[in-house]
Amino acid sequence: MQIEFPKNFTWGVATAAAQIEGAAFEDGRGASIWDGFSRLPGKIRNGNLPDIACDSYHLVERDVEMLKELGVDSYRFSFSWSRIIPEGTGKINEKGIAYYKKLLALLKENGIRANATMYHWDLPYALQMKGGFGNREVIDWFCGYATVLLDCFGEDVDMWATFNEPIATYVGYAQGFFAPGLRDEKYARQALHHLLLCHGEAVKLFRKHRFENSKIGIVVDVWKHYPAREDNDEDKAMAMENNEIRGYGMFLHPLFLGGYSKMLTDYFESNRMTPLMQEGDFDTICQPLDFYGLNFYNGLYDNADNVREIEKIRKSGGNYQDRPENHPEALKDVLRMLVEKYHVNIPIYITENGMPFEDADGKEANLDDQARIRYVKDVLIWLHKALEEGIDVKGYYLWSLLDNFEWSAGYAARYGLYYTDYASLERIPKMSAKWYAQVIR
Ligand code: IFM
Repeated sequence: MQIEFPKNFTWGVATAAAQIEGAAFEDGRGASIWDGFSRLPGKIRNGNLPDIACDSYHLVERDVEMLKELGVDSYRFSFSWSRIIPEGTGKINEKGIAYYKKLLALLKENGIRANATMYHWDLPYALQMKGGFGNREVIDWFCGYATVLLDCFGEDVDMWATFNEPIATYVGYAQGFFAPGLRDEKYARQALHHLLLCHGEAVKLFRKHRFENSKIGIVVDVWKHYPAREDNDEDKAMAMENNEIRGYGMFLHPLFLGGYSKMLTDYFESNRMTPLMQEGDFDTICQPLDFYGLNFYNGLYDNADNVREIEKIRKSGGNYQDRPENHPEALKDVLRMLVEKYHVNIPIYITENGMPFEDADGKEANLDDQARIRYVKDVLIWLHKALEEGIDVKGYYLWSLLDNFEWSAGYAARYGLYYTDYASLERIPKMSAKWYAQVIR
């Protein structure tokens, strides 16, 4: 089967600072919440730390060489706030600026466009000590950081994203599985409201620069839940709540429709967790954007009976590892929902998609990653169907360039097109790297 994508379709790969850079305490970088969280016992699988990761801080040339080998048009990466402003506010770390200048220069030399995220989960630790996103002052802190980024790197970045997957802050503030490891839902709701305001204010700052060639957007992941049994009311209610109250609805509604949904508002009220808001907040949050970045991994099917069983296992101390089936077809439905329900009528980029392998499966199995190729191929087929329906998707970024620090899963989950040997830091192309290069060609 042969399918063709438009000539100007963007092909890319994605990474994030805290997951690949390492050099956590070098050249003036300050600590981030992930440096702190990963040191708490039991938080990261196998006690892994992000201190060295893929050492991309020192091996940036090799990373760009890999981008060339793949033939990508664009590289999506993120800036590390605490490498640029170690304490979050105040003194700028010139060595941090120099590192990103070097990366951007290498990309330019090799004709690769830059797609950069301002915030991919790694808040400076010093700011968490002042309340982090729960403190409304975070809007000023974030604007200070965004100003430095825009002044220093401006139009060298083709596409700016303010935030990657704001839901990580919910997981980190309400559920405790991510940094900073809090379990306070009311505080989390307040934090998310502030985060959305940071986004809106950063977009306004960007507009003041009047760049001619750069664009700005946000990246929100959508893991759409569906009822496992279409005629089961409990399954239906569960899927709806997972989407609206604890999923993409928390962000897409305020960002694109200018307020919280009725369902979320009622939930806030009945649980006494309505965030403190000020007049005009939603005008700030709901800024016109140039693109929307969709991170798509899977569609999820909720079966209330199974969920009850899993809860029982977990409550009795058992370890239940979820390995959901792949549902690449959900991509087309999600894209249609973005347009129809949230009126996203700006270009859409798939800013992440990929599939993990387990480190425990061994190096050979990881290099021969046929299952990843099959999955990505299926996703691309559904993406193509969406294009045929007229949905304006302009590009696709595979997560990830190389195996890296996969947050709470540490180095146990491998998402890369390149295998990272964490002992030697050598990067070895997997089958999928060769396949993806061919797709791009
Ligand atoms: O590794 C993450 C990335 O940081 C954000 N999106 C999902 C990826 C895979 O879990």
